[in-house]
Amino acid sequence: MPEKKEKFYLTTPIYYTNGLPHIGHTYTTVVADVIRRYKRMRGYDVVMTTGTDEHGVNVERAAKKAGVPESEYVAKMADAWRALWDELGIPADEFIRTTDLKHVRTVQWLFKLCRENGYVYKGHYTGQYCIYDNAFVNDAKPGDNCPDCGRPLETVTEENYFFKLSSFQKPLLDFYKKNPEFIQPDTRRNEIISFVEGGLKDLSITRTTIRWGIPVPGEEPHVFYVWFDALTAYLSAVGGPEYEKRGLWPADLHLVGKDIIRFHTVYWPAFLMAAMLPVPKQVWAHGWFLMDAAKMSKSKGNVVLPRPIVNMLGMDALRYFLLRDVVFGQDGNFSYDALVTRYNSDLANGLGNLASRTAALIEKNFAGKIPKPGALKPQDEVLAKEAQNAIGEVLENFDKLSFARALETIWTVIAAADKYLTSEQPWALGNSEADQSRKATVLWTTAELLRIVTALSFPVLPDSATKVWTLLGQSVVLGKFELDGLRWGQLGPGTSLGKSQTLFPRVDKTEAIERIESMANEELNPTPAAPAPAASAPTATGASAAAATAPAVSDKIGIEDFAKVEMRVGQIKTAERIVGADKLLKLTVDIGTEIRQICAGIAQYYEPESLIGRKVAVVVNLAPRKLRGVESNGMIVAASVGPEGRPVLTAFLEEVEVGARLK
Ligand code: ME8
Repeated sequence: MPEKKEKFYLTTPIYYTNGLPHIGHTYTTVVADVIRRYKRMRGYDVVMTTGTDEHGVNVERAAKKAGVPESEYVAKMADAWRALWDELGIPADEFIRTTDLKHVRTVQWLFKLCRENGYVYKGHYTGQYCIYDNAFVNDAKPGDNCPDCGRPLETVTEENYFFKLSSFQKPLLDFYKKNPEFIQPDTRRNEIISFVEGGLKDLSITRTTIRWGIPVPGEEPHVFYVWFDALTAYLSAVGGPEYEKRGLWPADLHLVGKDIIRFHTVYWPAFLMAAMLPVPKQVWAHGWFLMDAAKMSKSKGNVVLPRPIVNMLGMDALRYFLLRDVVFGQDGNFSYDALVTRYNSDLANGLGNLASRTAALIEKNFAGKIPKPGALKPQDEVLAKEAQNAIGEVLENFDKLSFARALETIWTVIAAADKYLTSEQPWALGNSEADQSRKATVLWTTAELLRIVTALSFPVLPDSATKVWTLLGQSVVLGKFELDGLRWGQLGPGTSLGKSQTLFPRVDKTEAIERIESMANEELNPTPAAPAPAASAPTATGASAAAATAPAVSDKIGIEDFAKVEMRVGQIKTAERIVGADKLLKLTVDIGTEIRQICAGIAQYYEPESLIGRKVAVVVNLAPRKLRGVESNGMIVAASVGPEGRPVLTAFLEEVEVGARLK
């Protein structure tokens, strides 16, 4: 019988639905995904939950502003959050919405348990409340501003149900003492311990002024207040009242930002203790990503979006940067400059270059098969030792969630391999038996090192590590590879190299930043775009979208409508691929009166060189727009063929003058 895997249940916060994810949210979710992949490679059965926090006054207001019912508003937002996580390759195993019925039942059940155990009573509460952060601000006076977001607080008095948090001062302090790992990092633990030592006030857990919330059964109009509602989502996601059946509770790790550590390490364990339910094993609070030294937040509008970065540099680049540039637990400044610099130096010139160099040399010298190493020289052994030692060090750092350290160790080994190749110069060796044998040793050593760093970097770079793994001819699925079995010396000579794929094309920093910013701008301030015909569509689906919106056959247009479209013969002068946009080509086209830059969604079907000099039909009076951050001033006409909408460019059978109008 196979041994049963140990479970590992981790969560991200359940994010508010009053905006879309920015880099801060992406950071927490990426970290959760890295831990999920890492733990799986260490043999755990891992489940990761994320979701959306959908109740409260903010949602009521946002829905009203949008003129739709709250339920419709949150459903749309939850879909958008889920879709973005899917698009970024970090989907949840469990996606919980606080409007899910199973969650509603769990919150009501938890309340019942707390009440039955004598920890809930009815009272009145007057306080200063921040409607933006959904929190009463202790010690604030009327007229004060919110210490978090700086906006005015509101005085609120109402009948509430209270939770006897004050009864949990001692149980919590005892719990922290017995479980020193519960709050991480240590600095946060000390903060929380002093806070609890200072005394705990009872906590109001229901509202009567809010409509959009989970009803307290039999006590309407009371609805649950955000934190009693939101925190419970972690439990609802894995069984709620029937949590024992699923066997995942208590959570092994709640990942949160430092802004919400108190709720997770004081309120949440107290609620669970009151209900006599198991308490999570650990809460890890990371720092904030700052933009110009201020916390990035939806309400301040100083947000960095993930999608434009991913379009330009790829998801792995973003993941790498987020984990490499900031010590986990501390605050970090976000800058595009640092991001692109890291991308070029560590990914394009580092891992990418080592992989392509090694593969090219093996291809050339050993017909694409991993060579058999000959006698070892001291420098080979030094490198082998360095790589072998790195394995233990990297695993230890991943275990401590010291991601920056783990990556630093991996990249030190990559740099050592680069240096080794440069000094051994296998390309300068001849064809004598001794030289061949030396070449084989050097290339096997480099390839083996590459295999090790690839396996170790998979949790952070799942796409690119998989590409390198395939390149090295490894057949085991990398995500299922057990890191415990990773040792120097396992690379089998004779293994055929696999397919080589683009890893990290170098980018020009200024251009890359400009394009990321321009894409972010497009996303934040979308302009209603006309349906995109095939050749200018950035995606293959653009063609079918155009077809779907085309007028029905009977909807004839008059000649005057057609005359509005100015189409001319253009001649393609230059054509190049666009980094980060697999389907687009950037063309310069002579349209008779001027040379235009036009993007066309034909990169998968036309080699750029084959287009130079070709005459095509161009729509010249289309408003300029940006595609993937690149300005496009006009549209190349193409037929859209087959179910995939393969673009086929127009051609003229007779000689035509550049600039001639198509009528
Ligand atoms: O607080 N830097 O949701 P939220 C780093 N619904 N991380 C950041 C960040 C930044 N600038 N901004 C946000 C809520 N985050 C509640 C949680 S849980 C039961 C309920 C991340 O949408 C970080 O993880 O405001 C932070 O804790 C979380 O997003 C807050 O997300």
